[in-house]
Amino acid sequence: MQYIRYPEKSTWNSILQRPAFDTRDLESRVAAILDDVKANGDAAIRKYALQFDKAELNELSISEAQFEAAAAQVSEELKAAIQQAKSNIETFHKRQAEATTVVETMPGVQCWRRATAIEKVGLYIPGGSAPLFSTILMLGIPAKLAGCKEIVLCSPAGKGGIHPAILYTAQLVGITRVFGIGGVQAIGAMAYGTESVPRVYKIFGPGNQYVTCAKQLVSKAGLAIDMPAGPSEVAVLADDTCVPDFVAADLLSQAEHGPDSQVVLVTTSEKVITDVKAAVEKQLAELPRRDIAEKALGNSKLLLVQSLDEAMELLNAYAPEHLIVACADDEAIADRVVNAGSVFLGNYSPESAGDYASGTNHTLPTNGYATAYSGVSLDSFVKKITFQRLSHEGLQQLGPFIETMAAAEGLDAHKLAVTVRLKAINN
Ligand code: HSO
Ligand code: ZN
Repeated sequence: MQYIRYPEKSTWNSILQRPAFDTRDLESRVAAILDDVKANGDAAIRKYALQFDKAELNELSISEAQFEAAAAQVSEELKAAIQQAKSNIETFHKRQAEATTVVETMPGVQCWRRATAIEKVGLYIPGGSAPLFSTILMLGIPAKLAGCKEIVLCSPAGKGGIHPAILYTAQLVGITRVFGIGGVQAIGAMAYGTESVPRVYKIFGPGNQYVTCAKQLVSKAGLAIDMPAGPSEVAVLADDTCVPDFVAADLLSQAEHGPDSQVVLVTTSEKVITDVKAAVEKQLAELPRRDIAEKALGNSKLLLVQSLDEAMELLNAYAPEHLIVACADDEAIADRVVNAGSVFLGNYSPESAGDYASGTNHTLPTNGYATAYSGVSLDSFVKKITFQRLSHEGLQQLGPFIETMAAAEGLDAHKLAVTVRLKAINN
């Protein structure tokens, strides 16, 4: 990790730059695969599975028997943990539902807004080195609570098939159909539909650069996506009350996600830096994913700053996906957070709690998108339709104003739509 003492404000941008992630040179290759899936459906999917994963796919859809076999392979201990996480995530997301309220903006003019589930959504769960079944909880639960009718899930079957915990979790949360398809092909299949895979209206979920690029391309063509996803990141703000071993474990838990993950420690205390650095080295030596974490730590920073004010300004500029506040004054600091995906307060709130089981969602804005985006929530699975009804009285009151505005915009038909009605009311 790079130790930087009292960086000048003018250097913040370059210090906190995310690992480069440029999809432009991938675009033509990804677009070609998407086009092929659009034109040739399942046959193209099988071709690319063979080419990229050396996997011969027969049936793309996961069968009842495969779900049963998977469930039998998941330990009771893991099932209990997944069920507790499911219950907490459900409890938290259920409360995000908004009641429909009719608002009378002036007498006889009623307006209201109704949240309506997106009918068909697609979830992508990468294969890769860690089987992220927790992401199925984070996407499948709000999709179900929102009332999405069709929830399709794609995950690469590869040679060994889909990880049993992925299939178990998918069935537990009520995913409608699961397909053993990965990569760009999976995004294409859900975006356009094939003989086997139904077309969806919005695609969610993490993925590598190819998958992310594919999501961006289909979104340009009009399909909705959750958000532009980049490598995972965490920033920790710590003072002398922090426990260096805890902070180190938090930094490493994000670093082990991938070589391009980014972790940042910000503090006003030199002692915190020295102690956390030592703890990271000690813990790293024991980690099975040491190689990955080490690479991520290579582009990570330990930042010593002059004051809490400066720390907050820097962190809000960075807009981390996760922010851990290991400080005595965590509540007051929380109020000063403007840009972050999800915030963890105090010494006993590890990021892992939110990653798995506390109830909040772990699909969060990376890459500085926390300046303007929120993480996934129930809202991500609904769209809001507005309704209105005007009574005679309502139109009589409001109509003249509409007529004036329509005339001023030179849109006479708009004006007429009011005038003819007012005449009818007055006759
Ligand atoms: N930290 C990841 C989520 C995750 N962690 C899944 C473990 N499993 C991105 O927020
Ligand atoms: Zn994580």
